[in-house]
Amino acid sequence: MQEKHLKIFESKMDEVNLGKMKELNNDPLNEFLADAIELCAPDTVFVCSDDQSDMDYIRAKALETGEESKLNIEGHTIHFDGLKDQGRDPLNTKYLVPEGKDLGKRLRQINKDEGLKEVRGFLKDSMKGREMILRILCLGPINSVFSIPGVQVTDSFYVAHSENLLYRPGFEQFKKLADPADFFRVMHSAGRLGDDMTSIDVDKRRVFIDLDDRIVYSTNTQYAGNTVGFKKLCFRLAICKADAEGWLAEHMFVMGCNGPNGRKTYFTGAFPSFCGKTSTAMLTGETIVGDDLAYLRKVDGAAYAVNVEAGLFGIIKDVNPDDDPMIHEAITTPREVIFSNILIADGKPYWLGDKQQLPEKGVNFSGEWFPGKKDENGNEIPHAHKNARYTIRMSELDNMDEKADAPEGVKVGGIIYGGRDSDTWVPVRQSFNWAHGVVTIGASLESETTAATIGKEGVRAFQPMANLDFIAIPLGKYIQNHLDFPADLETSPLIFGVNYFLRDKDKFLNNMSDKRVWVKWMELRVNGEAGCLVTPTGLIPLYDDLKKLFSQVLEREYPQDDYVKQFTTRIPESMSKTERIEKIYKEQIPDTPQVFYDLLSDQKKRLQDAAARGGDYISPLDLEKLAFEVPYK
Ligand code: SPV
Ligand code: MN
Repeated sequence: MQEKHLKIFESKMDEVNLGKMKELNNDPLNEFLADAIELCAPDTVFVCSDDQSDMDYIRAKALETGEESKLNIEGHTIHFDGLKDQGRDPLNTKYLVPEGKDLGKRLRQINKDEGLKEVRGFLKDSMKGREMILRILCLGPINSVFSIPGVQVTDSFYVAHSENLLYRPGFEQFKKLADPADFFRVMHSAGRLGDDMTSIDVDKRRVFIDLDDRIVYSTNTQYAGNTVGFKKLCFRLAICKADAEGWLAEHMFVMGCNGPNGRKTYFTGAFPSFCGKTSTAMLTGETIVGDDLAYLRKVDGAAYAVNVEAGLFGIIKDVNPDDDPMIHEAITTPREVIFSNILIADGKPYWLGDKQQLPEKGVNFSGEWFPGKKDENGNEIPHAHKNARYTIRMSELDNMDEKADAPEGVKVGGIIYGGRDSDTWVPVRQSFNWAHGVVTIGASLESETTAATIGKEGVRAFQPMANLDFIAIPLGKYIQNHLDFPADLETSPLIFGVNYFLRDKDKFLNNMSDKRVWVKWMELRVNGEAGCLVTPTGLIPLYDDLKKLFSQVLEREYPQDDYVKQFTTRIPESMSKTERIEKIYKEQIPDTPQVFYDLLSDQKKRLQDAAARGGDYISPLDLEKLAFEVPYK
């Protein structure tokens, strides 16, 4: 160890912690930690190894500091984020770019020198009087080609505790790094805290990402999406690394779907928040590999995926015995669970859509709560936040897939994209081929805003690959990487688009459970065991196949009338959508590959021809007669 590092560490660490740093014996890590200590000025530093006793210490400290409190059920704790710190903060999340570099209009960026000065200014002396925690974890399975080591310093025991549940241990693996400098770095401080242990200076909340030095700085916030370094912070670094190395880092779940005769087919799926991502990953009768982040690589001519994480930081709203029985059971029985931003009364948790009788009063993210309580703008404060969450280990779930931790990952049969779309996309369709799927489904994804975001509801927002908030490279390049991905694959995954939110005026055209049928249909398609009909925008299921699946999976009739309403090709809406997407790329994404425009222009032509022959709304029952052709191999 270099003398200068040793001196700094000796002044903040006891023998045991110093011993751990010596064991790791990694100069670039020492450099990062020494810089963090000098900048943030903690009283002491705790180095967390993979040992259970270290993880227990972190949980105990989260309770001792008051960042978490115990609930009645064994293992359950509650953490509150401040009233104004209840979600990711895209406006203050920026890439630090050196003079002369530009990531394009859709990505928020700030001059590197200027940004570093600001965020490091906020971090300066931020940990005085506190302990700094050093976490060393592994993104992706341990000892795998997918593994990426990550290192975080934080002064939040809640953040560190969440990481106990959400990530795989990385301390031991860190001793064996091929390249000692090749790891992600995160520096976080919750900043000044109020008596309730929440961040006070949220106006100075910053998440700044240095792509060149692979460091993310986060300060004056506690909400996990801004602070748990191995979640969305390192994910942005991973997208950049994947770009340089020729693989994909995606905002996707990974799940296994059981097919006939014991067959299992794996899918990955990208959906924006609040669009059914976790519920698709957790479908009854199927198995979950991961619910939020996936790495995809090519191995032996096939696409393989892993879950980056080992736990779930899930939306708790509407988790109840009817709609989400598995998660409900897991979070209402004794085991380690961290709840955030729900209501607590007499040590018992309550959340939106839990189907419980609401108590007269309690404590929530606004402090003491009672029905009718208003915020400073006169708006009623709900008893729990819409974005309230639960944090739990995947291994606590009965439906965890047997390969969830497999170092080789799972072979991907299909990729699913889905958004909140009331009037255009059919409930499920397959693209004509990979490029057509990347362009007209993934990169054309839009999702309607919900009450959960500030502003008007139901406004369509552009959400390419449900990843817009995290893409760290120019968008055109990101799309090109997707187009290039299958170049040396023997078989590429099929691409599907789903839409659980199609409506006829105000009425949803599908039940929540119908997605169980769509995934079974996709499973059959991947294995060449279901037919399809050709529409101008892709391939859709045959009525008879769906009727059979509805009966097998849901034991329900599937009236032909429902099929017609759901699977009608809506030409004017599809045309407007294509034009909208084309406009966004033309105006805002100058490095969009030409093939992107060619595929959109083909689609417009097909839509026009279809309207001329079949009218504006084409029933699936007329498709055979109209005999549209598959345009690409
Ligand atoms: C999401 O919002 O996409 C999440 C939760 O998965 S967060 O950690 O905030 O990113
Ligand atoms: Mn997410």
